[in-house]
Amino acid sequence: MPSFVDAEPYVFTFERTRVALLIIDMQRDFLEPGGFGAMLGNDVALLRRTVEPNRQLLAAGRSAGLFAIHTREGHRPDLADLPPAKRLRGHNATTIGDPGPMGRILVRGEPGHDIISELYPIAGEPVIDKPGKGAFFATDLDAILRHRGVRQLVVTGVTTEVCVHTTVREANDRGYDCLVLEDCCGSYFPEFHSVGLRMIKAQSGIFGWVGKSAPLIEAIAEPAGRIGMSSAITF
Ligand code: TIU
Repeated sequence: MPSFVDAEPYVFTFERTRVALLIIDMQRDFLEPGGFGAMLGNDVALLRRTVEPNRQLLAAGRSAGLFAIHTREGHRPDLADLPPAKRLRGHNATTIGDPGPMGRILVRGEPGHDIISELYPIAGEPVIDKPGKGAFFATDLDAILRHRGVRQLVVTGVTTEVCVHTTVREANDRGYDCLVLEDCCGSYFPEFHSVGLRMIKAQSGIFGWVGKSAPLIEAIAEPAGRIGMSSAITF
């Protein structure tokens, strides 16, 4: 039985057994002071507003039996998978692999690389360690999704125009439908967040759909097939 949820540019229809919640890079390095995001001169408070909506969505998804996957951006401790250009770009005094207040910046196994405590994965929720911005590049995400029969993704996390956007574009080209939840995504640049979301839903949904977490939580809390259609389909 399909479920329905209001979204733009039109209603998002999904099968609960074929949808996954994909939470992008809700890591201490991006969301807490002293990490990679702050090191780049950003105000991490701009991302913190996404924590509570994601926490509520994840709790609702777990209750409804939705498959959840978490990603983390970061590199091997030997940095063998770090493109030299990515390390050097920006000419920052401190960069990826260097020591910081939460350990080596964006390095796997370091405290700053891990997911924030509020959204910490539980057993059965795969964690994808990705070296790039997109969650499909050089990872086993596509294989994991295909083995589970997943065809649709609810995408949340940070940052909207960087890792969320890149992942949505990658997913789109691999044939997945993506619903991006605006209150569960965030950027250090509010205008990039807003324009990034507009890019996804423009041209009748060139990359996918944009919605909000509350109607989705409502839809998955009810029996499939009847909830979430509070407005007519608009094209
Ligand atoms: N710098 C920035 O805005 N984002 C990233 O580098 N990674 C993610 O978006 N996760």
